[in-house]
Formats: sequence, structure tokens, C-alpha cells
Amino acid sequence: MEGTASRPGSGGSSGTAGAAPVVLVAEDSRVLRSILRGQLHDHGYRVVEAHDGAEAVTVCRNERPDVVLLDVEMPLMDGHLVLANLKRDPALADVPVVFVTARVTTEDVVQGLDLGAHDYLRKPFEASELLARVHAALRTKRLQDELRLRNAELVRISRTDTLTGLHNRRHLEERLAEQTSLVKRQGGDLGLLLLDVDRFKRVNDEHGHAAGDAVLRILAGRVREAIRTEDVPGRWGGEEFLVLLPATGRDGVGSTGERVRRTVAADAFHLEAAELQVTVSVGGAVGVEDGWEGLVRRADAALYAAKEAGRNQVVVDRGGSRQPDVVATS
Ligand code: GH3
Ligand code: MG
Ligand code: MG
Ligand code: MG
Repeated sequence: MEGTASRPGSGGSSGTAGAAPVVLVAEDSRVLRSILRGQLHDHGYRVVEAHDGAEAVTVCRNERPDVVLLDVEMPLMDGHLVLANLKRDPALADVPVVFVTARVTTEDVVQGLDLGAHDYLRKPFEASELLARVHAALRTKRLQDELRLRNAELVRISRTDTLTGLHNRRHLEERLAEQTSLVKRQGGDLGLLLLDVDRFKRVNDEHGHAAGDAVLRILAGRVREAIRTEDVPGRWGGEEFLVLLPATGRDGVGSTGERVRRTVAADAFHLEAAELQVTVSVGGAVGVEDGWEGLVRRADAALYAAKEAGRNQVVVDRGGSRQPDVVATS
């Protein structure tokens, strides 16, 4: 029944689409290695080899095989120990391992499966059974890889603002919490900017909601343009944006806020039916002594002060109980 072993290259391996899937044969018997290599190679697999347990772990790290055929009894490190090592490495934990062994007691099989083995192949074996088990392991690996990709995409979507493509509030709050605890543990600065579009209601009222949306999209691009790659920009709410500024003190917050403000105001926003001059007011704050909620609250108070002072300007919180002060005006 060679028919069970269709050519595995079709449908693409986990790596490059169409590339031959890679099987690691970890087996101390040279004769058996050569038999396995021949049978797998004839059916479209690329075979990498290891002749003891320690080498098996190394080859796994370097070659990232799609399936591992693992002898149980090997010198230096037996198959069970190899498997335990792979399971501890997040990059290798999901590679399906098929034990190849002459041990036939139910106890051995149960122990191997408990350790996280995908399957068992008993020596001596027929080529057809070998190929069928490798093929099944490969199918599992591909499904897992696909699932991981889809999950990563779902995570990305759940953290992205659909209108602007910037991070959304959920992501910002998590990064704020993460950066705050990092600074509390290791010291350093954390800065933050809050931006609010000036007189945005007028844009909606005079040009329609779709034009308002277009303004927010263009604005997002300009904010990105004005900051460093390590800064974290996101949409905090309706027409409010937040930028997290890691390792940034008060001066950096002021100058970055001013650069954002200037970049927004520099050129007209070209919409389909109109050209608009848009400005933002910016509030900045630094420090995590009152938690990220405190940091945001102080930036918000500074933003309010910027609005009060006439809009299109940057105000940075001075910390403590002092009033925020104006860094720059238009
Ligand atoms: P200012 O901030 O300068 O005080 O004035 P403003 O006109 O911007 O004030 P306000 O914050 O009260 O208005 C914000 C407006 O933003 C109200 C709301 O309808 C609009 N808005 C919020 N989110 C969106 C959105 O996603 N798209 C559009 N088009 N409008 C939005
Ligand atoms: Mg052996
Ligand atoms: Mg607002
Ligand atoms: Mg506004």
C-alpha cells in the first residue's frame, strides 16, 4: 500500500511553498539511518540526520525540521530526553516527533505519548507504515502552522484601529502597562503625548462625516511621520490620538509634541472635495510614579490647558502639583 504516501511536497511545507518537507532522522544505527533516508528521499522528503541524541537537538535548532523520527535508544541522550529538550524550546515544541523503537511494551508507548510524542513506529516496520506515519505527522504540523498564522493575524486585527491602521486603545493600554512596569523595575523615562483635533466638529458639520474620517486617516500618517520608529502611536478615542514615547524625558516629550503639531499644521489636508487646514492641540507628560493612568491623566490635563490657551499648541505637564506649562505656540 504505497498509495498512502503521496508526494508530500504538494501543498507546500511550513517553510517556502513547494519546498520539500524536512525530516530529521535521529538514529544511532547507520544501517537503519540509511534505510530510512532512502525510503523518505524516494518519496520527496529532504532528510537531515543525527547519530546521537545531543546531535538531534542541535540539528533541530539549525534545520527546523517539519517532522522528527526519533530513535528511543541512543548514546549520550536517549530519545525521551531529546523530546523533553525540544518541548522546552518554544521554537521547537510543536514539531511532531515520531518515536522509532524496538521497545514494544504498552508502558513504553504510554510514556512516550505522555512526554508529548506525536506517534510511535515499531521496529521492524514496513516502508508503507513509515511513510503513512510521517505523512500524518506532517499534516498535523501544517495545520498547526496555519492555525498559528491565523491566530497571529487575529491578534493583529484585535489590536489595530480599522479607520487609521494605527494601534487601538486595547493595544495602547497593554503597552502602557508593560512600559510602566518596566520603568518601575529598571528605571528610565517614559513619556506620553495626547493629541486632540482642533474644532473637529466643524469638519464633520461642514464637509460631512466621510471627510472627517479622511482627515483622521491623513492625520494618522502625519503623526507617524513625525515620531521615531520605537514610539507607539495609536487612536485613543474618536479624534484623540496617543503616542507612547519610551525612554523619553520631559525635553524629548516637548520637542516631539512640537514636531507632531508642526507636521500636522504644515500643509493642507487634501480631501476629495476640499482642502482643509487642520491643527491639533497636544498635551504631554512624563513619569510613572502615579501609574500609567496617572500619566494619561496628566497628559490630558495638559491637553486641556493647550485648548484653553488657544489650541494648535503643545503643553507639557510639569509633574507634582505645579501647573502644566506651554512649550510652544503657533
Ligand atoms: P476642540 O477639540 O477643539 O475643543 O473641538 P472639537 O470640535 O474637536 O470638539 P469635540 O471633541 O467636542 O468634538 C469631537 C468630534 O469628533 C465629535 C465627534 O462627532 C467627532 N468624531 C469622533 N470620532 C469620529 C470619527 O471616527 N469620525 C468622524 N468623522 N468624526 C468623529
Ligand atoms: Mg538506537
Ligand atoms: Mg475630543
Ligand atoms: Mg477636538
